Amino acid sequence: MRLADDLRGAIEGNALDVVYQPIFDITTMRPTGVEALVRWLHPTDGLIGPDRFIPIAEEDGMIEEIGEWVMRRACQDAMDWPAEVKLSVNVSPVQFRNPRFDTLLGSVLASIGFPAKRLEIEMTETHLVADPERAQAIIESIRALGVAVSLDDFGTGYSSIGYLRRFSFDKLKLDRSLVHGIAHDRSTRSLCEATIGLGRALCLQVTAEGVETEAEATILRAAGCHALQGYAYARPMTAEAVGGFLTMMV
Ligand code: G
Ligand code: G
Ligand code: MN
Ligand code: NA
Repeated sequence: MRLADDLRGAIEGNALDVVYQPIFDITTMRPTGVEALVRWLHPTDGLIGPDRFIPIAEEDGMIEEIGEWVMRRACQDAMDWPAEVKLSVNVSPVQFRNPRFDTLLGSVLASIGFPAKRLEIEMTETHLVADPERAQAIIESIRALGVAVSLDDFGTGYSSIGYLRRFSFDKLKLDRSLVHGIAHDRSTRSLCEATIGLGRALCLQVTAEGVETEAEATILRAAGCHALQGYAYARPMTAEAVGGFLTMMV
């Protein structure tokens, strides 16, 4: 496949890039974190998003290399930002299943000198279904390094309450489909509020994704959500731009 062949050269060709979207404390509205989002600048097709090329990388065995590259790059970039700002990095189930994932992660952190307590790994339910016991052991080994673990895209797919009890997550990220429409639709709002309540009942930090309006932020705040992320407050930006943004806002 053409894209898979092109992707093979993308790392060495300097064609991958990481952009960063700020995450805000919902009370102070100061940025407390940043999510790293990978991009591929294809020589002829232009900018390609992770939804299109991560599945190819997973299938063709390139995800380990790309995942490690993103992790290194993001930690290096974040070294220049205010120390209280946390970094969230998405990890593919394929990386997560590698028995050496925690060792690799530890050595990346050590080689860069990035503090484990500033890092958060984002994973989805797809990481958990195949072998829940093993998944819990990996989550524990990541947390043993001092790195936080969050369940991303909650409210899509098969995400269930069971997962929240069974695995030791630090944080729950509400998928934007759970947030979109809360200002206009009564039942969407109730579902979102109930999910925030559920997260809080389990002592999880709750972050809402895809917040596009002030009205949505107001509802989320009243419902007890802890943090928010979305176009209403900041879009994904380059490492340099986010560095300036954080220095100004923190
Ligand atoms: O940035 P964007 O909205 O296009 O991201 C789409 C999806 O790609 C999101 O679900 C996000 O979690 C995922 N994604 C972004 N960056 C990475 C990455 O570095 N690794 C993995 N595995 N997924 C990523
Ligand atoms: O990992 P995850 O699927 O949560 O990745 C977040 C994705 O959501 C990123 O690709 C980012 O570009 C996108 N995103 C961030 N904020 C908003 C928003 O306010 N609205 C929409 N539609 N997408 C957003
Ligand atoms: Mn994410
Ligand atoms: Na999400």
